[in-house]
Amino acid sequence: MKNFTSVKDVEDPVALVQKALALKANPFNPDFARGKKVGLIFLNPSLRTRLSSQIAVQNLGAEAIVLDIGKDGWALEFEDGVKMNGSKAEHIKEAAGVMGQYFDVLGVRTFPELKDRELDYSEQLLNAFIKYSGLPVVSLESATLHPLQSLADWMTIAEHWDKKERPKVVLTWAPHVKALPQAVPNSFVEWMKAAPVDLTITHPEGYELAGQFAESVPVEYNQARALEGADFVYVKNWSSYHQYGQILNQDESWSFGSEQLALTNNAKVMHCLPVRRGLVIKDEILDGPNAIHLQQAKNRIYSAQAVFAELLG
Ligand code: SN0
Repeated sequence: MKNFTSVKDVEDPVALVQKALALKANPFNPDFARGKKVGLIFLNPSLRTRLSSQIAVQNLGAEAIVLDIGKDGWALEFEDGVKMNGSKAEHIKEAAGVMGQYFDVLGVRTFPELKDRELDYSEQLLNAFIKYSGLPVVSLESATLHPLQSLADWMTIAEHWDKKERPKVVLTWAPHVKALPQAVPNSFVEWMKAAPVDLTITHPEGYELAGQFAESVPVEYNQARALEGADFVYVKNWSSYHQYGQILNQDESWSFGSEQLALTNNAKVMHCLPVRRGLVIKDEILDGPNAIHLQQAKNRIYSAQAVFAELLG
């Protein structure tokens, strides 16, 4: 594995899940990467990713250095060949080039702007860090994907499923007040297509995900029908891909509550967090026995640890 930006970077995703589960059982190996340094660069807010990545790196005996570059760094220029006479003080060529001198592995978090679809889906920022740092780069959520989250999600499903047949996994859209990225759903779909599960996506019309991720996955526009017999339900809001970055509706009948849960096979309910209580998922679910969102969050440590171990090893 050279970088970790997508399931496509992983030769054997099943083996990586197994490795993450093994690390969970036995996390401390302070000699594994002693003396190595990992830069964790945040252009956007983070709670779980930031904390779990640091714990993961520490568990491997390496040191994590966190830079909230949006707040504490120079404003970065990403365009090539411009005269830098505006507000951007440093070019990514130098900023990432310097990080290449300091670190062994780099993690980068960058959200999409949700204005220019081509630009966001080109992953300009993440790719610039890869190109100019010369380091192995781990996506800590990019414009279009969140692979560390998806790996943790797969681990969590595996921990709750010991039957031979494939579980029915449903990804359901839920309402939100803000336009959110498609990164988490794109990524979940991409990883679940590689997992031994049957995946169905449900959302109101207009919220179809990009074909490159969702192709070959059944979409059911009727949420109640989609939830029938579900073993796992992944609840997430996203903004429209086709009417890029738009909120098309905020239909609260799609909020996930006990009415929805009753349609499932007593499903485990998942969310990547942060979750808007009462809007995306009702309190009765988040505070009830079917919610496994905190377990997903815990598994973020070991998904990150498995990935950093691959790249530091
Ligand atoms: C991000 C997203 O991609 O949906 C991060 C998820 C890991 N979520 C948000 O930005 C939520 C912000 C909000 O105001 O609820």
